[in-house]
Amino acid sequence: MANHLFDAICNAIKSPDTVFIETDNGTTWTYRDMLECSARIANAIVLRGVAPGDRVAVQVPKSAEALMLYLACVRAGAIYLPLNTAYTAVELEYFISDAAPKLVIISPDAAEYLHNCVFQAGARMETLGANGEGTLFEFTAEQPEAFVNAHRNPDDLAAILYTSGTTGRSKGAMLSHDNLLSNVLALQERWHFSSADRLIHALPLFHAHGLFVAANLTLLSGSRMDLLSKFEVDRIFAVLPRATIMMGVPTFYTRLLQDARLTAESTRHIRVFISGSAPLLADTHSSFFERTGQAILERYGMTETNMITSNPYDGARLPGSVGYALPGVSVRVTDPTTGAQLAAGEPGMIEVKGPNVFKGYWNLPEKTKEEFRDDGYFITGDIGIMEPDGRLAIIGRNKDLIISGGYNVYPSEVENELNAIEGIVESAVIGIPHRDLGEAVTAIVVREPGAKVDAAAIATGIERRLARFKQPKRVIFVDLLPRNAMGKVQKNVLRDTYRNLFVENGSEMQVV
Ligand code: MLC
Ligand code: AMP
Repeated sequence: MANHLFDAICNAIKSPDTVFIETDNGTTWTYRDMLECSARIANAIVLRGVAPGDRVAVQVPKSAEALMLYLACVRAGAIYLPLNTAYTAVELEYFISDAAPKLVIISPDAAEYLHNCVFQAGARMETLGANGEGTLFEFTAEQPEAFVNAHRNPDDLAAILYTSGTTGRSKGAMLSHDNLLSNVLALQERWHFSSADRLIHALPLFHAHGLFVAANLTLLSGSRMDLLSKFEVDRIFAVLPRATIMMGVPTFYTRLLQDARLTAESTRHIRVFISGSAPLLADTHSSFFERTGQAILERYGMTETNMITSNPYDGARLPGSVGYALPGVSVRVTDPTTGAQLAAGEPGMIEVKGPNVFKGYWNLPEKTKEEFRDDGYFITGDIGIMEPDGRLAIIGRNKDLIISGGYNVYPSEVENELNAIEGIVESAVIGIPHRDLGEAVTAIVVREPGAKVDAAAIATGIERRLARFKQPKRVIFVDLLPRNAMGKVQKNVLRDTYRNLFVENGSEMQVV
């Protein structure tokens, strides 16, 4: 039986004895290990009742085993639903009830508090820890190391990734086997990926960047990666001498720049440093070039579309530009209101069409329709300028979104939580430029007259409700929020007023 994505992965294997993964605790996994382990897990999840098309929700620490679980889902025809490990139980309850998974796999230490929620959703639960411990591998070990892959067509779903909504709750972006495969093949061609490559993988495994770009690209090139459990500067320098590629969010590069070990000599083995998920400052690009002689290659993508554009591998990698559309991907810039295509050089809405573009939002057909033009282009919400030669620059966003260290934070979600705290009248959450994170979540809050609520009370109020990365790094109390004639809060005025908040005082969290 044909399994669109996994067949391609198998075809890319050069030899089963080639090393696929080396973890930071020194364990190596060959491609044979990958085939055997993913087969065992696929057998195990099928025994637990998972059938093709069922969702398998996963919130587990990063590990090689977690990657095997993803591959097992692909083989079993299940829809993999990875969840940020920072999400709180309150956030998880929503994803589990919305996606109605057949199976939920979580870290052993979360089992107790999530038990009721999983049970109420009618799902089964297994656990998987950072070192393979937990119930999943207890019964996986007894399973056969062969598995007949489920038949999956190119348009069948491989994954659902939740992305936060500008209003309301998060939406599940449905990604097909071919959305993932076509995109990786385009990247492979653009970035000259081959089996000789060795990737430094320091990204999380629950987002498009770490899972689909980094891990799928390694698999589909039959190459090798150093799977680090998280980004840490020391660990990066430990593996740099043996690697050929590193991928990261801009924060990785700003942190590396702060270390004296970053030199042309220490990076000499790397053939390309790739950045994405958030804007790379021109200053980071040029400082990195001055220190290492390496021009970081910036690319642009989105959960809903996978990767869209990339700077060239061979040509000039320009700071401030995200490069050209990937092979097979069409990009245009339009008038945000009318949707009419704009001439080169004019700023407008970036729209995308191609085999990379997702199949819609889970259970939200109306929302899906709103985000596509009639001719099939997806409206990204990013504002850009296309040069006459097809080079794209992103100059802003037409969506109220903060990108902090590569994680998206939707202000309305944080504002709803703040406004629910007793003593708070209203709030405005904005992103303020931040040396380390790019933008730092900042809350401007209006209290009821005489209310005692302070920053500490706010921190306690949201602690269990919002993932840590969404929690404001600073809280500022004001008497009134600035509004325009229509009564809308003027976030641009707030961003302007507080733009130097983190410049003067360093990057530590501080409450004003
Ligand atoms: C961690 N913290 C963050 C944070 N990450 N706060 C804001 N923004 C973030 N991104 C919190 C921690 O909970 C902790 O809180 C405090 O900040 C300090 O933690 P740290 O140890 O310094 O953080 P660290 O673990 O080093 O994480 C920083 C990071 C990480 C940048 C390495 O956030 C990261 O790996 N980001 C990558 C995100 C990513 O992969 N995005 C791809 C999306 S896909 P406290 O208060 O408890 O101390 C996509 C499509 C595309 O966008 O185009 O790719
Ligand atoms: P996500 O929802 O996590 O997939 O985030 C996608 C968003 O990240 C895009 O819509 C952009 O706003 C932003 N993004 C991704 N890559 C870049 C980049 N290279 N430069 C600027 N913004 C980027």
